Amino acid sequence: MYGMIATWRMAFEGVTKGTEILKHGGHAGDAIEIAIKEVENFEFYKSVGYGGLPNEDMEVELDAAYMDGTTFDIGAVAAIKDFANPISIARRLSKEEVNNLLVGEGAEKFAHKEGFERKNMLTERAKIHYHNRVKEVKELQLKPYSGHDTVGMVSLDVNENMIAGTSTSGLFMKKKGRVGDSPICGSGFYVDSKVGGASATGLGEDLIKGCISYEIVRLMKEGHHPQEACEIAVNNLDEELKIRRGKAGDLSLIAMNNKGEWGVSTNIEGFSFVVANQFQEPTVYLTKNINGKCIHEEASQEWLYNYMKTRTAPLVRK
Ligand code: SD4
Repeated sequence: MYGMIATWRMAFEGVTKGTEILKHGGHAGDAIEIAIKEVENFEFYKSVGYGGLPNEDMEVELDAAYMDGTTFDIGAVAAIKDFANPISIARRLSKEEVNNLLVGEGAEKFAHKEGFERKNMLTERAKIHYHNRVKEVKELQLKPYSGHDTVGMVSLDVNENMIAGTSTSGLFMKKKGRVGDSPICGSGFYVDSKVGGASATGLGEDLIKGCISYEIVRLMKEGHHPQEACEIAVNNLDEELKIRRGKAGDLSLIAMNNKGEWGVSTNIEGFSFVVANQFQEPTVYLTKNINGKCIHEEASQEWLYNYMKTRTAPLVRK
């Protein structure tokens, strides 16, 4: 069996490429890397890689991670600037004996030495978003920190290797140096080839509080189906946060076990995700949480059309 699951519609083209690798007996790590690079390279996705929205100093700082569920190799970068493909740097770091999670300048120095492609990741479009947001925040007293869509993926290959990967520009308008859940093992991602893997998107500060990706894998190890595991973990964390803190941030999780069965749960409206396996071509779904149960519906052609139209629509500076 092979399979892939990923957060958000934006992963569709990447999952399509990754699945081709898996179909031909390729490694789950190659599938994830090619899939995430595809998302990083597409300038109209404003929360991952090139075109990602900047921090409050108008700098694009990126987080990414790679975990091998067979060897437990983990590599991650946080708050890295000016490199095209943070996922590839994270994968490279996962092969090191130590120094597996590097931040900021240290991560950049490593990437430079290893010959990774340097790139100015701040696009003209992202600058317009930044200037508009600064204006809106002033005029409408809005919170600056909205707009976030991390790409998180889990892949399974025919040799039963499982990999998890993440890549994100984090929260729009975050403080310089802020690190979210995405490069943090157990929170933004976790995978064990003997069980399955999970990955998160949403408010990093809250996702971290539940070590939620690890929690889902733990529940799968106890025998829960990925769908049940995702629902239990998301509902519990959402509830605990509301009890203890009066509110819960966005929590959306995807998971797949080592049989290619999958699950998704969210506490928001309109979470989209992409799944493919041996029996199913890459498909975009939308999910809704109704009283703790998530109902998945295949995205309509109209929804898919409007998605790309709004992402690529011309943007004017206010
Ligand atoms: C973060 N979890 O940095 C990321 C942002 C994100 O969907 O997922 N967004 O907190």
